[in-house]
Amino acid sequence: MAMAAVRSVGLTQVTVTALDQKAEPRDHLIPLVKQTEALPDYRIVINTTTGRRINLGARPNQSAIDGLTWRLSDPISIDEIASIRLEDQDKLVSDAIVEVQLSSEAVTAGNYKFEFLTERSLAVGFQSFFKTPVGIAIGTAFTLAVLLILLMLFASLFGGVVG
Ligand SMILES: [Ca+2]
Ligand SMILES: [Ca+2]
Repeated sequence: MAMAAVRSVGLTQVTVTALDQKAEPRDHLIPLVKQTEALPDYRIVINTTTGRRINLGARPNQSAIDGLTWRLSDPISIDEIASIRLEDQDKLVSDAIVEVQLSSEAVTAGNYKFEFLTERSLAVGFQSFFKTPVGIAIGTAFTLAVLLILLMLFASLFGGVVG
């Protein structure tokens, strides 16, 4: 029961596939010049329920027609994810392309298909558990207990020296 509460589901992978290559953004439309650089520079940004923005990084100059995958070395608890945004990174202002909600099924938005992989993770569970009121209370109680033990230890050492 306690373990079930602690284990929780985290997002571990996002795959984005463009449906139509012609509809992908380009940095410029000049033919024959810097065709590689003209390719889109996709990046994924996760918006959390607490208003944080987690940038999963950019894939410079790559089409998403064969699918681009972002793996999360640190899974994010699915309870904390408000939305997932696909952007085209640019030097000055990065353009938001589409924003979707996390789903166990593939999600299609505009010219893109999103697929998500989630995993039950103990680490994610611990992180989100210690953000709950019960978790915070346990965390605080544990900290206080450790402090008390240290205090008693010091007191006995000090007492021993004096006595
Ligand atoms: Ca580019
Ligand atoms: Ca760009």
